[in-house]
Amino acid sequence: MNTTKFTELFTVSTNTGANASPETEACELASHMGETVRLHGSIYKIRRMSGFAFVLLRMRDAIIQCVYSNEYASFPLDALTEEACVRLVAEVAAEERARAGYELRLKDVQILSTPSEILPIVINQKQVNTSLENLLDYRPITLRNEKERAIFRIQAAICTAFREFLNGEHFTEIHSPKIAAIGAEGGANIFKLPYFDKEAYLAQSPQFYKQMMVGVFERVYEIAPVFRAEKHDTSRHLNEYTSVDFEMGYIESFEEIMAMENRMLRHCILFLEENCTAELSLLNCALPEIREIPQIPFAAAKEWIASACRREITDMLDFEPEEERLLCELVAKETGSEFIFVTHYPSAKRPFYAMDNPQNSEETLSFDLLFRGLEITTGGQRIHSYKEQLAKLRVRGMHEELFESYLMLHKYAVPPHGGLGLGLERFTAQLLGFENVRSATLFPRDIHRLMP
Ligand code: AMO
Repeated sequence: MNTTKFTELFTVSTNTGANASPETEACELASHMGETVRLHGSIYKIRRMSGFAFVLLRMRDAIIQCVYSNEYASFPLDALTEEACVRLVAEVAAEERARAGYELRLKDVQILSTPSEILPIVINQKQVNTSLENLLDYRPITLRNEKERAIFRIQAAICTAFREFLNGEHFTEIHSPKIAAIGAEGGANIFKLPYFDKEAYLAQSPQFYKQMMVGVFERVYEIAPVFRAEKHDTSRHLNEYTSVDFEMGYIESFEEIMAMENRMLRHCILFLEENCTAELSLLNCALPEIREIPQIPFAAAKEWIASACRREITDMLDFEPEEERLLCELVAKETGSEFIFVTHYPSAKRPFYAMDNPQNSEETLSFDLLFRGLEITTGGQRIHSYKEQLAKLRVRGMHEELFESYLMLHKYAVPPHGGLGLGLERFTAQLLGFENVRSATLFPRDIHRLMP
């Protein structure tokens, strides 16, 4: 390697002073035609041709094609290894045959870090051709694959879109504790943990805290992990997932929450269209069109599925996964919508904080949102009256003394309110057409998996 030239070229790159010339981003390259630029990234792939080589550089937000040739380069091609982290000097040269209209002619390199072993799995093909098991076992490296990282760039954009929308609607972002003295959602799927001389639980949801914060900010939201001790191994269940929650006060009906979610999802789809074009096309993803989302009461949905699909109803209180799938098929055929709000779930299946329908106490003012065959959201109106909340706790035989701090909310007056929780991984998986929610989870936690 020509070290004199190397030093000349790179002294400025480590200089953070006024003379430092900035490194070029992938998106800026086209505006530097004919110039020599400095850039950094990882060597994604080296394709040796006769007399030259294509070197793909994985940069922060794109994979860029560079050309290595003895004619321009001051270093041997063997200095480069796949996955090495490098700083490069290259000339941006017009080239009609290149897809971008230019090619990057490599001139010099500074190797920052090299892999100490050959990768155990090939990650630089169009997709990682292996089982989901392997894909997850080797997550720290398989996520470097172009398609894999596109999934999580889209997931990040979904969160940005939700935040942008909710901030615009005057919601305040909160961060509630994940270690709690009691579970909010009931049931057996709660993780216990020793907590000094007490027993504590991992939060199943931010339910109590988001409701308490309605009394403070009126409209709040949180995007954070929650924990469910699901013992079953399904394609829909994780033991830790990211819950997108919002809660809003002064509502007149639970339908306002559904309308807010409808608009939030619409904003999200537009945001993805504008900001994730490359990732969506890489993943071959057709975004759903969201207009008004149709709604159907739970009991009517059950009957419709039974009659249209000639199925016997075995569980009158909840849907079986197959019924959620069938209902979505029926709705899509009938209305063209890939989303359906199912409303008025039976009280017996909803948590103690759900408000019963004043016209029929057997059902709640609640809803689920199903998307392409899977429940992605649960929401509804909550009980705000102290008397009513105490009564429901007592009817259910729950120990009201355990809920003393939660009940301060009701005791000292909270407006009529409601909200929802959306599973981020489920939404991402459905959007991208995955069969397993794990494909849309960075580092999934399930009954068998605690690593990586
Ligand atoms: P619920 O328990 O229905 O409601 O959860 C809300 C949404 O979270 C997602 N979800 C899951 N995703 C992956 N793995 C799991 N084990 C899992 N469990 C749930 C689903 C589901 O629709 N407090 C209420 C929400 C509210 O009313 O505000 C709650 O947590 O997408």
